[in-house]
Amino acid sequence: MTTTPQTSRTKLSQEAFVQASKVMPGGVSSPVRAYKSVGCDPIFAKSGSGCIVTDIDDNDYIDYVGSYGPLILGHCPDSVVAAMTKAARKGSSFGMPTEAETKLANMVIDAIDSVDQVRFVNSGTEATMSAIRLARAATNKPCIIKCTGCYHGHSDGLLVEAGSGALTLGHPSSPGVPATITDNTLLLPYNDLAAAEKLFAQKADQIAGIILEPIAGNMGTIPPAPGYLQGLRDLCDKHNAILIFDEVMTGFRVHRGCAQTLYGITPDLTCLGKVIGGGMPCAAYGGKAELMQLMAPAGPVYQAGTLSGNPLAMAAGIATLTEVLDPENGVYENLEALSARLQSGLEVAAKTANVPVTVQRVGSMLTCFFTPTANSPVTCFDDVSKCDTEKFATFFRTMLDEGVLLPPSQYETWFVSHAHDEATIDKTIAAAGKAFAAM
Ligand code: HOZ
Repeated sequence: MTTTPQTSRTKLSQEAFVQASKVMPGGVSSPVRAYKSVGCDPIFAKSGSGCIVTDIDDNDYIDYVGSYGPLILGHCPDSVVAAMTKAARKGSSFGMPTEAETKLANMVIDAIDSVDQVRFVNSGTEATMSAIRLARAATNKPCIIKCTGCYHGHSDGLLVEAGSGALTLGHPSSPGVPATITDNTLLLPYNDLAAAEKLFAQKADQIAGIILEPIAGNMGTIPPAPGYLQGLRDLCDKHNAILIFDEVMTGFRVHRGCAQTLYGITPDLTCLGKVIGGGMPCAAYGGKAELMQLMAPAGPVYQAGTLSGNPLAMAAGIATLTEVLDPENGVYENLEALSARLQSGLEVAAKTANVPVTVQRVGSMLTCFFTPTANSPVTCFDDVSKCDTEKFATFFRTMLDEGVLLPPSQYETWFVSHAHDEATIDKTIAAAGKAFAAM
């Protein structure tokens, strides 16, 4: 990894990182935040407002991390702050049901046809882990299929050939996970329907279900190939397996009815997170009532959580979805227009500088892949692994110096928010022009 000496511009962040590293492994609460693959120390956040994040050295950055997806309305939207403040004054946690849970559940159910009932949890990891438990219980079969390069959180059975931070740090499969657990995880290349058909032909009696990101986002943004999701739906129907869409990243991000509505596919179970919590720790899984009724206490499949359905998280989620789903606000139309502007601006800037890249985008999810040749579609992990991560790191650091904050990995998705505007997108494109030219 080529590194550049850091300037006094980020002096306080560098000092903060030294202190943090003494008391937390790698100095962070989640590995992706450590900037290990981009050759510099992380910057420490002080505050955020709209599409701008400010670090503890008082540098401002146009933010495309967006907390890795939740901040579809940007930082501190008034309605979300007001709702959370009001909720906090009434009590931060009860260990009792609240009506806010029913309200957010109804909003999710109204928006997503495949969901009759929802269970709230605290993180995407919990949502996917629980959905898998439910799929196994419903089918009485042990194996789950996942795709290489997809990331579904860090539960043991899913930490196999995983994307996101696991891939970035070079540990796609983690020590500490017993083979007896991962024996029941079957791997497939993303977007390869023929491979899925072959696996079902060999092992259908063992396969409880498939879990996948309907748009891969944790190895960079990769849309599903035409017919791929429908093909998986058909295989699951034919072989009594459960189709689980991990929409933690795509849910309410790419469409008001999530990726499943965008592509017209009905999964059996859906995992949600990020946007539904409006920046608070909140996730969910849901599906048809006959499946969800297997969950305790309605049924025998156990899953629980002290802070699940937390009132502050519910308030933030309700306020976020209220704003996002109101057609008068034109949130999805605005996100599409801004993100399309960013994509084409990046493509032109890269071409002008003669840097080969492939910019892939679905709605406000986008990745600039440093592919071996320009405009060569990235469809699966094999394609992703041919990208030039050194070039990405150089690009990342220049963008940071230019006041643009990107996710610190080639294998992550950038998120545009409703708080971005044409002027900030154009500033980003100008910064990218400089970054490409300097490569
Ligand atoms: N799914 C998130 C990014 N790919 C995870 C963020 C994290 O691991 O902190």
